[in-house]
Amino acid sequence: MENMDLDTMDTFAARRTPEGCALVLAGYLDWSSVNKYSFSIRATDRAEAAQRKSAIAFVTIHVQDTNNHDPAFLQSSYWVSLPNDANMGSTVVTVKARDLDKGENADITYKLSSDLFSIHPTKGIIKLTQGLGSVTNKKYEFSVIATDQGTPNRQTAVSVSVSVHSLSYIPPKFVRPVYRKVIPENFKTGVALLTVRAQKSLGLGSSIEYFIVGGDPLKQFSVGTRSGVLTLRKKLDYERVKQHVLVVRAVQNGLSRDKPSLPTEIKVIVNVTDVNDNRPRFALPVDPLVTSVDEFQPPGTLVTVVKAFDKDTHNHSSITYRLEDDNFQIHSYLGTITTTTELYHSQGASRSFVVTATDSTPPYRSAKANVVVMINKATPRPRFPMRSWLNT
Ligand SMILES: [Ca+2]
Ligand SMILES: [Ca+2]
Ligand SMILES: [Ca+2]
Ligand SMILES: [Ca+2]
Repeated sequence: MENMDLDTMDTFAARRTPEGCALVLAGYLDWSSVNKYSFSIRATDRAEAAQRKSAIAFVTIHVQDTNNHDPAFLQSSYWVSLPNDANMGSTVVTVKARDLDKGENADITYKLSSDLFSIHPTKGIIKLTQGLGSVTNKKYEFSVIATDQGTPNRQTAVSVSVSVHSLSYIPPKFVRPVYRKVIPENFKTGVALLTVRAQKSLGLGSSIEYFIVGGDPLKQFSVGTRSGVLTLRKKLDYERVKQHVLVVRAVQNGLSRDKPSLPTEIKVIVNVTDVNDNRPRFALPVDPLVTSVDEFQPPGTLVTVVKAFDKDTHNHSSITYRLEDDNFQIHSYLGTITTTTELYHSQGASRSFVVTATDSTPPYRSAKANVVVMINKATPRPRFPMRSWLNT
């Protein structure tokens, strides 16, 4: 195989079979991450080097979507506080689920069962179906179900809490409207990242507790329930997620049973920056890479091209190639390998050397590939007899 990239190399492999070449699946397919692969395969016969022939086939694989993802709510739970003068038709909260499939497999409708609340089937807006009257200090809980339209369909439920309080109770307030932080992807786990803080409203309740309720599907962050200190639980990876938008909830606990616990929520935006944590990889299905060149060719004759990929960005992934051999050289950026001298089959049927690909920032990660060049027998090039020509 040639002309591959990292995704293709991880996903497909070529195997020789009695009938020809079988392309086998070596990894997982997921329409939502890669929906098309394009690459080429070279077939080379086993004739003696001088007569060896090869052909290239271009392959495109379109990945079809199946309904393999559940809808996922943006928050693990929803909790709002509502003053008891809220009217019929007031918006309570908007819930939202995402689905990584496409088309009908990702087409979501919302449902809930409650006499007091209704939900818009596609927009997820929850409204009051009647006035709250004299109800106070009461917490309503119900589930919203998100269903996709795949066959068979998939669904996910999320719990919604609504605490109704009298006008004199005001939920706690975060001291900042939004929290932002920029950290490198190799930020250490367990180290404080930032601290969120909400202020108690006067005259109500005791302590404030903090929870992460959204934007953290892999549970990579944690917040101190009492301290509000945000730390990293699991390592980040810039190559997978460049920005995390967390939803942190502060709950002011009620002092007594008839005083409500009140929630408030805020966004914490963590932007991740790239560090050089991936080494280049050569796009070679086999090591060593075996190629060939005719003997008697002038210096500068093209032998082959190698290419390495690096998952990082910018200079962390800009690659230079190197090889150390008296008979060959490589273009440091293009990866083209050429001869530096005329080669002769009689001096050896093959030559081998190592090519190194190195990225451009510390700690300078690199990869090596072995290359074997078969020297094909050929007829010598015609030449002018230099000396006699000069003497005339
Ligand atoms: Ca789905
Ligand atoms: Ca990484
Ligand atoms: Ca790199
Ligand atoms: Ca990186």
